[in-house]
Amino acid sequence: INGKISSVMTKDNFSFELLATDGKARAGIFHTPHGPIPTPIFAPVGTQATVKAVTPEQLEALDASLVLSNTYHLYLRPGADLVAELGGLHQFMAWPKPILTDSGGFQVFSLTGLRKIDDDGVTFKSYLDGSIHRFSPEISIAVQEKLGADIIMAFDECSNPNDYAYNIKSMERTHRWLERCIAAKKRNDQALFGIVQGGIFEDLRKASAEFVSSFDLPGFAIGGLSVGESKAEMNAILDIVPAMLPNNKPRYLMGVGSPEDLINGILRGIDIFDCVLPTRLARHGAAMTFLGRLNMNNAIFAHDSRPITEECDCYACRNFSRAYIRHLILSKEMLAATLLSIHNIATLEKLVKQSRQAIFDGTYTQYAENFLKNYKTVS
Ligand code: PRF
Ligand code: ZN
Repeated sequence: INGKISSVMTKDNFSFELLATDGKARAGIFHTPHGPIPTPIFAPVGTQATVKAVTPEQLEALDASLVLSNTYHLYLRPGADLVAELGGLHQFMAWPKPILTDSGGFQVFSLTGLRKIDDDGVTFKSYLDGSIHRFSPEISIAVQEKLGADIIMAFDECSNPNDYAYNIKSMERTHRWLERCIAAKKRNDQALFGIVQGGIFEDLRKASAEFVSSFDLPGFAIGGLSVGESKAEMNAILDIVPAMLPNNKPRYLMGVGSPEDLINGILRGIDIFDCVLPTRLARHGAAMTFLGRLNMNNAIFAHDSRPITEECDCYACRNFSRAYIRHLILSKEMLAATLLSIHNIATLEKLVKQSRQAIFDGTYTQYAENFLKNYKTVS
């Protein structure tokens, strides 16, 4: 189907235009106060208010249209009051386009050794200096309002995906916390997304999708995936959850972003992805390509005058050889991480851009099949 299918203006002046569908795959535009986000989209991660090793100017040249940052880290350092004093996150990090902040829920659980969760919130020890802090739905929203991102996330609990009894408890807690996030929210220029949890359990996922989508929110996220379950388990949940979320709102799959996961998510109706993978791999000397990963350390590249990939038109591939990039890595030069980050983000942006076009063309199934056939997964 082509042409505008639906367009809703939510009460917070965020609108999502669904422009085309192809099977379950969707192409659209999410409008924010800092500009449009064409979907499907991949958001690079800027945990500390910087996408590691890449300047905002370089990100803009890559056509990135959304950057994710983290409430947990920015709350601990430099502090949300300081960011607000310096004009908010967009001005602080000199990124004029849309920003999304994660709520801190996931980071408290994955980064903090010592923490204590109760129905009101979480007490945790700072990963920086061991000091004791407390997050609750109200505190997370207050911090995210000071940071000033366009999209803010509900405070949730992401638990071990395989423990059924515990997932019931944490899902119900996540639901009560969502109600508190909605009640706590004061600013009307930020879109609050609710998060579906429920581990690998279809009945819990259905209950969660039903509860979370009963609220008139501008967007919905799927959390608790890519946290240790198998690919088959993740895809099984993605087979059922997106269809239970409102058709006319964007769907965000949190923390997922390998090339094959992007394709599998888009095929199942996901619109937004984020992941540290392209920048993290870059810092470890790996280049992402449509055929799989290249370890640029490898001696086979010592005399290789070709770019990382011939098809790529990123700054790194337009100007530098594989041999030069390998030299930078061996010499521990910082430019290695910059060039590989630029190339890896360019690769994922190209993947979502081509996917979007294939959805408009009605050829997405073929595009996805062809991509997965050529792509060599590394385990
Ligand atoms: N919740 C939040 N952030 C997240 C996740 C989650 O479940 C995940 C899981 N893939 C990544 N980031 N709030
Ligand atoms: Zn490139």
